[in-house]
Amino acid sequence: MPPPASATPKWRFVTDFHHPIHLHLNQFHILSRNNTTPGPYDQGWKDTVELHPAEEVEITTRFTDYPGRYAFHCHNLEHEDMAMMATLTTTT
Ligand SMILES: [Cu+2]
Repeated sequence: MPPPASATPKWRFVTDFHHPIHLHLNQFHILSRNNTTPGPYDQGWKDTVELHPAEEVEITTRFTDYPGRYAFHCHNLEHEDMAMMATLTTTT
């Protein structure tokens, strides 16, 4: 079930390949990288997070602009061309 827009959900990205993941319309904070405290480059508001092979990153954000679909995708151009894209859906 999609989270309400007022929630602050955590999202976990896990990969076996390099993917710079970009979230549209919303910035986020990186909570952990490989189950450890994020490093200096992971501090502050982000719209893209680098995921290296075999990494796991947990992020959090609030989707407050509107309830509905928010797109995210890989910024690797070859992956973009292969439509590596998905949506997150929030409710009211
Ligand atoms: Cu990718």
